[in-house]
Amino acid sequence: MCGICGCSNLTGKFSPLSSKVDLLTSHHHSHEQHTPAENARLVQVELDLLNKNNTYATENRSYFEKNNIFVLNLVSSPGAGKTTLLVETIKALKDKFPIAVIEGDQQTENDANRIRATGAKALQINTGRMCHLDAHGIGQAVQNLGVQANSFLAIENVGNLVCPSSFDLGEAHKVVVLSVTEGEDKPLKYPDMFHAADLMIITKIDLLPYVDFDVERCEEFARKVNPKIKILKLSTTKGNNFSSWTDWLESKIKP
Ligand SMILES: Nc1nc2c(ncn2[C@@H]2O[C@H](COP(=O)(O)OP(=O)(O)OP(=O)(O)O)[C@@H](O)[C@H]2O)c(=O)[nH]1
Ligand SMILES: [Mg+2]
Repeated sequence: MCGICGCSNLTGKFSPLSSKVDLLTSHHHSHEQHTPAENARLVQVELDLLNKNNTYATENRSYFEKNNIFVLNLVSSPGAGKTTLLVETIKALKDKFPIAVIEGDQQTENDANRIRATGAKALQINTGRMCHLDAHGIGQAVQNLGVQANSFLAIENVGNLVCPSSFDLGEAHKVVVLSVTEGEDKPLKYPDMFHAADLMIITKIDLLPYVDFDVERCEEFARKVNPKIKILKLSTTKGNNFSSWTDWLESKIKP
């Protein structure tokens, strides 16, 4: 995880006026060789960080359960199609139950603005040098956004196939989005993420005629890493099989 690089060594600054969170760091480091004692201390720092995160995640999860908020944590490489998927999901389901979105990106409020354009509530967290969202930030964001009881909350994590896998946010499920332009080998190369996810969505299947992407092998690789993973294949922009996703979502949400 990224604690080794010091990216977790940050403080969060929350700005209610801009409905935006900035995580700032003054921490600089070099990648010089560490002594065994320093390495042991770094490992301990990582463990402490994850334990602290897990405590906040447990608090979030019990809040979500108490208020019947169904929460998904969407993870992927940058550009796999998470925001596009959420925009179309909101358009399809917004009359059935309330939907809110927490967006995580290193910089900009672009994704939150795309979500707000649908009429849904969105809050942007800018993580700065941090490459994932954490449970403490999510707890704050949920309160600031005023996420309703009996609703669906989508968390779009920072585009990164490594670090978000280690950080529980209190979600019901991690959903890993993999687009067909990325190559079918990703489950084997980034196994932690595919192991942590309960659902894999293979997106942009409208592009299959133009790219060398072996869908069957991709499914085989994902199941090798995580035999229980559920897999959907769809195109958000062309609509192919999109209802498999909205049907799955509707089956999970009891408003
Ligand atoms: N052909 C095709 N393009 C898609 C599909 N879904 C998304 N895209 C395109 O992929 C690009 C990236 O989509 P985004 O939704 O911004 O991806 P993202 O995962 O949210 O990106 P980050 O937040 O930067 O990690 C955009 O140009 C989308 O129009 C799809 O199903 N088919
Ligand atoms: Mg996005």
